[in-house]
Amino acid sequence: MLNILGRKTSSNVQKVLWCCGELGLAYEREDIGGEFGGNDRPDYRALNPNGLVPTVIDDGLVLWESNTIIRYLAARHAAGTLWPTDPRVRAVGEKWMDWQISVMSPAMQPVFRTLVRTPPEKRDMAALAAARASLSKTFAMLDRALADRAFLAGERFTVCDIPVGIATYRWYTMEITREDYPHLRRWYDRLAERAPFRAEIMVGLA
Ligand SMILES: N[C@@H](CCC(=O)N[C@@H](CS)C(=O)NCC(=O)O)C(=O)O
Repeated sequence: MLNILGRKTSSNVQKVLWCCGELGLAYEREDIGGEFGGNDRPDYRALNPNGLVPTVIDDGLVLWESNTIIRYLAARHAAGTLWPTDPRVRAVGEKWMDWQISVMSPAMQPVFRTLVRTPPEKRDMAALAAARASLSKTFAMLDRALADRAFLAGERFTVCDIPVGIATYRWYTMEITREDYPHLRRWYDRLAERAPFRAEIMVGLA
């Protein structure tokens, strides 16, 4: 049995839940982190010394780093479909997974934390405007990348669409001004046709 440790409101946990939904994998999940705590417990730190979520245990294999987890699950259970086996196709898609962690996530965090996790009276609106403009530039990049392809790795949905797909749900759901990004919108609407995306990701922001 696959065990997932982490609260459902974490975007990084949501990557794993969406991936499991795509793969039809059964799992047990425990609420850890955020309001639930538990991520400072010695037994949790022994599994994941970062004290962050998610952590998964799959047949005795302990893994953390959400993008590594979904790469592993897709490679184990969906080689040739969710996990492209052509290295040139996969690298094109995986580039956007690494970019989500290194570029998009740092741009998303100040906007998300201000609008979703900070009471209105405590929000720094000038900082929010600047952060939103920076975030929008990352979506402009994504929009350009999607101009000539249906999905990030090519013509088929793959695990590579998951990390930025969750960020894009946040972009379209937060109360912000949004530029018109037609290729991004077309791709996002295709994601929204997928039952696991609707069940695990399109559930509101908290
Ligand atoms: N690079 C890590 C980042 C993990 C991370 O930052 N997780 C956040 C939630 S999205 C966390 O554990 N925050 C502390 C908490 O939830 O208590 C990954 O992708 O798994």
